[in-house]
Amino acid sequence: MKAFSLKGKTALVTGGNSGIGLGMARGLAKAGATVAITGRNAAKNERALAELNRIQPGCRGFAADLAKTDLIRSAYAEASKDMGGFDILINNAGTTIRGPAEDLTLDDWSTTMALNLTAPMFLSQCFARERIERKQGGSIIFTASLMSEASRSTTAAYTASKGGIRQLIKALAVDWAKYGIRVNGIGPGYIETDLTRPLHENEEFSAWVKKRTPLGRWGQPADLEGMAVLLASDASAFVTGQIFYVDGGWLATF
Ligand code: GCO
Repeated sequence: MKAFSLKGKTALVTGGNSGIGLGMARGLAKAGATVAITGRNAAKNERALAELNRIQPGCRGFAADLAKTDLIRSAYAEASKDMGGFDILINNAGTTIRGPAEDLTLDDWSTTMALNLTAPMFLSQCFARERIERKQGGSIIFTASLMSEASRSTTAAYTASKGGIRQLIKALAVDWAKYGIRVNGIGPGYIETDLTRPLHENEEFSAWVKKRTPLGRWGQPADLEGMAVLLASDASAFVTGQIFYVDGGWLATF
């Protein structure tokens, strides 16, 4: 259907050089978008771009450490200038520092909040200001989490940040609807990525995930492609302020 096409659109995907971010970037490129990715690791950026450019020429990479929140505006301005502006923003870059809450340090809390909540807020503001100035709408997608709805032991900072994302999606959707800027979230279940590697390599934990997930398996980055295209495209023109869980049924059961 034409409504799902992203032909002629440009998208920025943060943390788009691996895992869930690269999965969503692949989906957007397959739908016709020219994609810019950010990532801290230049080698991973290059590998991801080689693949994305085979799908859709013109994709670009920008080395950016978004945890350095004072550099966000300049990082966005550089990418936007290079790409001629963005129609779609996917706030995906994130981190988790696992450990008991009683041992959580202020640094670990601050780092997690900076990357998972502050950076997405102010990148979204840069995007929105640009769209408002151009009198054009747009689509913002946040990577939420099962931890936007519940928590697992040893994930306090991450859970708090993803809980913040859950409400920030609603707040920005309400503020920016009048400009035609839609704001939604994708909540992945347990997906096999670098971030979850210690978990899916742990036999006992992995078996628990498969048992706890009604569809009986770990998710793959490819499982996120379709939802990213739906929320980025005109196929979701009347959808804003929502989170869609791509979780194998995790939240549907107890
Ligand atoms: C963990 C995992 C989870 C997943 C994801 C689930 O430590 O339990 O890292 O947080 O990454 O967020 O939606």
